[in-house]
Amino acid sequence: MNERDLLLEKYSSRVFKNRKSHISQLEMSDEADTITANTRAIPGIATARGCCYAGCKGVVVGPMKDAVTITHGPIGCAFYSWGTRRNKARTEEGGQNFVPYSFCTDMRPTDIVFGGEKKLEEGIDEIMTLFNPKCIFICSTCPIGLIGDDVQAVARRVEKKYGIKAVGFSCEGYKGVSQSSGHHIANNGLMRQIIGTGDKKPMGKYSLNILGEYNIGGDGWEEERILKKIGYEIVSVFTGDGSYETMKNAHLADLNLVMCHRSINYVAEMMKTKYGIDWLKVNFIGIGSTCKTLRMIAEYFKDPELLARTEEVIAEELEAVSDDMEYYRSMLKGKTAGIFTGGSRSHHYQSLLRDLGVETIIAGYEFAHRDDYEGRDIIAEIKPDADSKNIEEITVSPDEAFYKERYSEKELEELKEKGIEIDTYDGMFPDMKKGYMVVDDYNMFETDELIHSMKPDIFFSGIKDKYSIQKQGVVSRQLHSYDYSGPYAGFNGAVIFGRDVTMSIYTKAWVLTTPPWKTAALLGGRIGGEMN
Ligand code: CFM
Ligand code: HCA
Repeated sequence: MNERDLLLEKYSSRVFKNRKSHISQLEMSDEADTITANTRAIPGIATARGCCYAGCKGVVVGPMKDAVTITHGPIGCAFYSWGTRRNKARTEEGGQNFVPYSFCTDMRPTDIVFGGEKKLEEGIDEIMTLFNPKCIFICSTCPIGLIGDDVQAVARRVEKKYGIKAVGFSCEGYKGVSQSSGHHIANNGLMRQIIGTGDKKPMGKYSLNILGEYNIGGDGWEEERILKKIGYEIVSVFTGDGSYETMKNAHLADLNLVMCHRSINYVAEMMKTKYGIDWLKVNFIGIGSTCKTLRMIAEYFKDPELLARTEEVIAEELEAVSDDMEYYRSMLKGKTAGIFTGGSRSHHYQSLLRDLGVETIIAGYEFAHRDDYEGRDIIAEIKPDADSKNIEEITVSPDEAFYKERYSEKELEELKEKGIEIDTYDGMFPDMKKGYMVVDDYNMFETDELIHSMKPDIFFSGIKDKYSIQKQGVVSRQLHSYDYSGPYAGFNGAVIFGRDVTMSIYTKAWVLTTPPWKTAALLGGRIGGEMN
């Protein structure tokens, strides 16, 4: 029996039916590999997923440093999304940085009964007196949708009253099936109300936006360091260490780089339609993929001087890290890994691990869509369901003033033929090998079972499952927060990652512990209720 069947066998028939299409052991049947994704989790199974508010506030809009993001809802939602995601932001001289703060309307029972719009407006008055920001984001939590407070109307009133930008996001936690719906709602708001409202033209010869880079542990800074060294101008980063001020001008950049496809592909696509800006799927995680990314960007601009400068920088950077990388590779070669994260990293980190000689034999996303696994070609086949239809799809058309075609269709085809990944993403499947396991919307039980059957040397995951993995005797490192280390991106980040992974694997503490369930069974029965 293969590992997938072994895992599914433990489920009751009802759960089996559901989970079997979310778990794929690659190339093990005659049919093409496929997976079910972005559907409701099974009630009663504690998945690792978060909520729509987490995706909108915590992930996409929260990191914009010169905007005040106010949580309209109970205080717990504000507290638990306060500073936990490690999206670093530097205060610019004379600039504002609200990332270290948490703003909330602290909704109480009377507010729930009588409505919270007044409280929200009073809160914003207070924010204006104390901080005077240029931009305010209002993010709704679950009860707001239930009582019907109109955050968009409040945002319009605030704009009128104070002459600032204010955007309301109806990102109530229960919308959609995971954080992913919150990304989409955030993308729509930014596209509608911020991108394209500025007029500051880039000064450099080649200018870029970095989309889907949230500067966790300083990753974005390492990426900017390398790109600036080559000579690019960075107009705006979405949204790590990003700002309202720079995002307004994003439509004037030459090219969009997309790091996290899942969280930002909507903006990338809409900017292509509205402003003619192509997007390039990049990956700065791993030495090999960073070099590939830098070469693709230079090739896109078809400038021999830029290509030569890119090679010069690559050579210099490789020289600086090669001894360290070689050492860590000698320590890690032949090891295997599992990675369970949200929607991008489980793919991105496979190339950095490969640089270090580590094969990723298990990978899973919490909330990705089929295209993140199977590639964007699959999008046409994805049938919308009641949950996905609940999230607004906005359509944009070419902007009269700012639409500019960068290359003709034919020129784009030529670039694609050369391997430049323009306006496309092939997903995680093609980078994984026969027999490797891919799990959508993974849960603790599946994590435990796969550790037993596939025996990875290290399991990368998040705070929710790190400790239960370690209690199984396998070391776990967090790929969301980096266990407070980082950056892991680019050339310098790869060395830090190599060091952290080597340190973890060679610390034998977890193998030496014997948890109680290893000596006696604590629970019997099947997962999913029925005893069959
Ligand atoms: Fe994109 Fe992210 Fe991720 Fe994500 Fe996240 Fe994150 Fe993540 Mo945590 S935007 S999908 S919603 S790369 S917060 S910075 S680490 S789950 S894999
Ligand atoms: C989120 C944020 C999170 C959680 C991390 C974790 C992050 O999903 O709302 O589970 O360890 O990266 O901070 O993904």
